[in-house]
Amino acid sequence: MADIYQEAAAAIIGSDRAAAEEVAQRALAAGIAPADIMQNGFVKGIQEVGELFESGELFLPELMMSADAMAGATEVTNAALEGEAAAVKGRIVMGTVQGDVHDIGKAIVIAYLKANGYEVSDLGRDVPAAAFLARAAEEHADIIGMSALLTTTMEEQRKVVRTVKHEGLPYKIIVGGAPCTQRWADQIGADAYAEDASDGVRKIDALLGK
Ligand code: B1M
Repeated sequence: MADIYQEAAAAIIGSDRAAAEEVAQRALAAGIAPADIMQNGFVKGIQEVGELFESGELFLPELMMSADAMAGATEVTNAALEGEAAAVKGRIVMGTVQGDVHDIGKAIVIAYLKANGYEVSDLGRDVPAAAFLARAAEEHADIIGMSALLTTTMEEQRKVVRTVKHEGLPYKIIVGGAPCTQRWADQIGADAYAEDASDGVRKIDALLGK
């Protein structure tokens, strides 16, 4: 088991999308849960890539290729989650905030939410505050979810929270992404913070009393 996790991490560190997809398929065929191969293998790999980038041992083109390998692995594991849902538990509008193009984590969170009975409108990445609010109104959403991966963009989350609270809009707000914490969520007045995809499902279930 440990070997396949290492292979998964190595495919991401080696920026090899074909290998990442192949390892993901092999892991699923061996009965490993999508969350397990993702968390214990691919995510470990992309974290290592982040550290190498930060220490100057990897450069942006390599980071981008590793991100592409990660996207390939995510597509395979997310596809395996499809069709697991039962009845619709609530409506969620989710995106990555303005100025931020990191969307791999968001895609995983969305796949988990769909597999757990939520309807999710994916606004994509680089989403302005006004677009979250407009789509939430259109969709009669229960929840607005915002992902931010940069310390410079997490401030965008505050804009949406402020408008929702100020105007008394009927949405609960959940935030996530590497620089976010429970403390940050409390500071900006968000209703919940989630550390990862399964925590996201748990927190949204709790917010909606499911
Ligand atoms: Co960038 N990047 N990046 N990057 N990148 C980070 C975030 C960084 C920490 C790397 C580093 O220096 N160590 C650093 C940020 C530093 C900071 O802000 N303090 C950084 C930087 C600096 C940059 C650029 C500025 C680099 C440059 O251009 N010089 C640039 C910014 C571009 C922009 O957004 N404007 C940039 C670009 C990129 C790529 C495009 C190459 C690529 C993203 C591709 C893509 O997403 N399509 C990329 C990548 C891949 C990373 C790292 C290596 C990995 C991110 C990732 O996918 N993680 C990242 C380092 C790191 O995070 N360790 C880094 C895997 C993913 C599964 O985890 O996204 O955390 P994560 O999502 C988790 C949880 O956080 C949570 O659940 C997910 C699943 O478990 N979660 C939520 C996330 N959103 C949630 C929402 C929720 C609930 C839970 O509810 C709403």
